Amino acid sequence: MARGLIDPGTLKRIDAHFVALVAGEAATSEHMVIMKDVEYVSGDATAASPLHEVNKLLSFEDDPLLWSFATDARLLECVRDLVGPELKTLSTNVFNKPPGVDSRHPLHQDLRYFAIRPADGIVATWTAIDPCTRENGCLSVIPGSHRGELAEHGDPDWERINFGFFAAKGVDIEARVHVEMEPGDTLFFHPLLLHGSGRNRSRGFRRSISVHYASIDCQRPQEMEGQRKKTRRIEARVKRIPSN
Ligand SMILES: O=C(O)CCC(=O)C(=O)O
Repeated sequence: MARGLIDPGTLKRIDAHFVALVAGEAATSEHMVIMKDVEYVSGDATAASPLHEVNKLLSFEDDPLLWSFATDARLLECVRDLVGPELKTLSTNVFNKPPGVDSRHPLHQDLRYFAIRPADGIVATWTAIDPCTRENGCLSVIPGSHRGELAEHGDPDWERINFGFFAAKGVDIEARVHVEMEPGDTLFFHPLLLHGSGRNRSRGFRRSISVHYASIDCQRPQEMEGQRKKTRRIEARVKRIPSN
């Protein structure tokens, strides 16, 4: 964890732009997706505002302001220390956990979503925009799980689950540790680390911005060719990040 890595001014610009994108006051880029929470999609809840409906915004590679976050020198310096100098992005997300909905994210390993290897060449960054606490659904992780194997994933035993969210099977949930963070704190983690997040029981939003990077040397193994479809969207927008 790098405490206070990103300054308040940068976070404020990102947050204001996210809010403007959701409100339709800023133009969304071609590949960007704004995903609504399952409670609103299913009609089980009525949103207090358009912002309350949104679960996440993904694929912001073509949005200049959000992309400038992915290429921020402070992030890249840490990422390069972990996976090497030449990078590509794998996925980009702004997570919006509104008050008043379940919005739990089951414990999972991000490698489940990626069809490139080796896993040690991939790293997640997750930066708190708001204070992230147990009350508002901070990340929780299973320490040391990144030294294990990729677990089988499936649907959790929940009434509803957001699109594309999978739960790792056979996890000892009691071993999880809650990672409380202040705005600007950034967690860097391995794609095999089991992690997820809880409900937002507070009255405010819990937002964060996350980019997954991989070393340019990471490639799709031949035996994963059958998985092409799952990762096509992400890989179609892989960008090379020039060295400073
Ligand atoms: O932000 C969250 O609530 C969970 C994010 C997450 O699990 C992920 O980045 O894979």
